[in-house]
Amino acid sequence: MSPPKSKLVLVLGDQLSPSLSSLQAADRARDRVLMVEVSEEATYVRHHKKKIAFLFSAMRHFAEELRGAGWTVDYVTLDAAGNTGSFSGEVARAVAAHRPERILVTEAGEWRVAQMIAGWAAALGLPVEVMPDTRFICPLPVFRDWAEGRKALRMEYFYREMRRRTGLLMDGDKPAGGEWNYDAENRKAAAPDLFMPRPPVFAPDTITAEVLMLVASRFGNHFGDLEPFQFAVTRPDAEAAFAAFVQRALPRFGDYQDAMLAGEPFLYHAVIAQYLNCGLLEPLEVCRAVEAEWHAGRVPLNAAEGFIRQIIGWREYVRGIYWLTMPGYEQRNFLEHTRPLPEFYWTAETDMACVRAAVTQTRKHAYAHHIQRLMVTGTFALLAGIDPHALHEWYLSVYADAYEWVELPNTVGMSQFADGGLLASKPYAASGAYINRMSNYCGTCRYDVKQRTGANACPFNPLYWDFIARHRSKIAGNPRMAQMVRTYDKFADAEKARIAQSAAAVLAKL
Ligand code: FAD
Ligand code: DLZ
Ligand code: SF4
Repeated sequence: MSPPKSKLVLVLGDQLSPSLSSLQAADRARDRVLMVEVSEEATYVRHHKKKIAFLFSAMRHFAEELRGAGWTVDYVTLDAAGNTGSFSGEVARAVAAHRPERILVTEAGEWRVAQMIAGWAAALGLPVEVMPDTRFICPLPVFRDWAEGRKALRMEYFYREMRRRTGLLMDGDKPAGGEWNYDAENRKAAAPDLFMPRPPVFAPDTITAEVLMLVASRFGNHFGDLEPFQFAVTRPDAEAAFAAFVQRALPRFGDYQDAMLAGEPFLYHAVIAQYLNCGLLEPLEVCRAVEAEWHAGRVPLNAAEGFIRQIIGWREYVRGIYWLTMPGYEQRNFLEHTRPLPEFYWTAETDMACVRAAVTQTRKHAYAHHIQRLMVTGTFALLAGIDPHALHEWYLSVYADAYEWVELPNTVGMSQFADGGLLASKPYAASGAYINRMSNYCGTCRYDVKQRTGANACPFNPLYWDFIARHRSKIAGNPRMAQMVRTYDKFADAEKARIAQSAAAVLAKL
């Protein structure tokens, strides 16, 4: 039994930060922290084995960190006797055992969990205090105010507000270097002979080894390779991984942000989203560190700006969109796509070299970089008319960094245009020419990227023109699509028929 009037502080799996608002509001001498591994969270989508192992190990290490700092932590492992398998069940059990005066929790990252928490006060008969998640730079009410009354919620304008709010890369009230965005310098394709930094690898300690055994036995039939397991699972190791990125890859981050290369799953990317999203790294801290590198003259402005934009721009913006549109956003389907997800999204068994590479490395590392997610697996699904909800569940389950608040807007909005253009100004539809320009996949592919139709044509090509034809009434009014619609309209009828036939043949094989 706890001392009278003590609080129960529930720390969720993506809240592994000492700066967490609920911990800041609690008293380590009197209050009790509760952390729980529950099967419901591992299976509401069937997460990649490596993702579950990463999070359970990071949670166990965080519990040790808190104990070391003087907190009393009740940590319920997945295989603990009596584990009820859900957040609600475990909180009810803890309330019955310790009779706290109230529950304290930092707001959940996912609407689904927020709904659960909203029911606890009535169900358990005690106050539940939900505190804002101050690790994000833009408080949700500030995002709502920004969004209110705007016709289009474009990231670029939101990002400028965040630059002003944080002072990052600002020269008084002007952007450093005179431009807000240096993306025009960031579209280089990577050459295979460039030196490719690799993220550092961290050998499993005894805590991780135990978790690996648990995950193998309980979730052995989930997608993905469990081992080798190489992620950082503690704050110092996540900081070391970030420091290695800053030193080795950041200077070229901007230049090669959109590049893809066979056999190079990471290129110049940071591979830190899994750490940021569970709280091992803090967004503002990593941005300040990158800004300092630019001030010190060690990285060019286009790299520093590009990186900072992803974090204080895109990351904060998609979170704002998520909470603005939920519930309901997960059901959006503007293009009315209903085709089931092809089996090769799980097996990688496809002749398309680009898709095979993206799925293979996803299975191995629980990671693919942004352009693979957006322009390979994402664009293929868009062109093939895959049900956006099925695709959303795939992205949510297969990446170590995936949480609904960040994954859903990226999938439904950015990648599938299923929100009709709330988030993206045009659908990310592209033929094989884009992948050919930004990667070396096509050279080894069984398909010919130059052919528009026929049995050997790159499947992206007929599907692309068929997409334009199928959706012309929904996209012709979009100024950024109008040119492609006009190009399609100029094709001879026989070519249009060949496109329809080739697209149908590709779809029939899915
Ligand atoms: P880098 O390329 O090195 O970028 C640095 C950081 O910027 C990332 O760690 C991330 O925190 C942030 N960032 C970059 N792009 C975005 C973006 N579009 N939205 C939000 N943050 C961004 N990101 C997730 O964190 N979780 C997801 O579940 C997720 N799902 C996605 C699904 C689709 C369909 C698409 C197109 C993108 C998705 N992203 C998601 C965004 C992006 O692909 C990943 O953040 C990035 O690939 C993570 O790898 P990295 O750390 O090497 O990122
Ligand atoms: C993703 C995940 C998994 C696999 N397991 C747990 C868990 O056992 N305990 C926990 O506290 N959180 C877990 N999570 C994260 C949650 O599903 C969820 O994404 C966050 O709590 C955000 O609301
Ligand atoms: Fe992908 Fe088409 Fe290139 Fe093959 S030819 S790698 S399917 S873009």
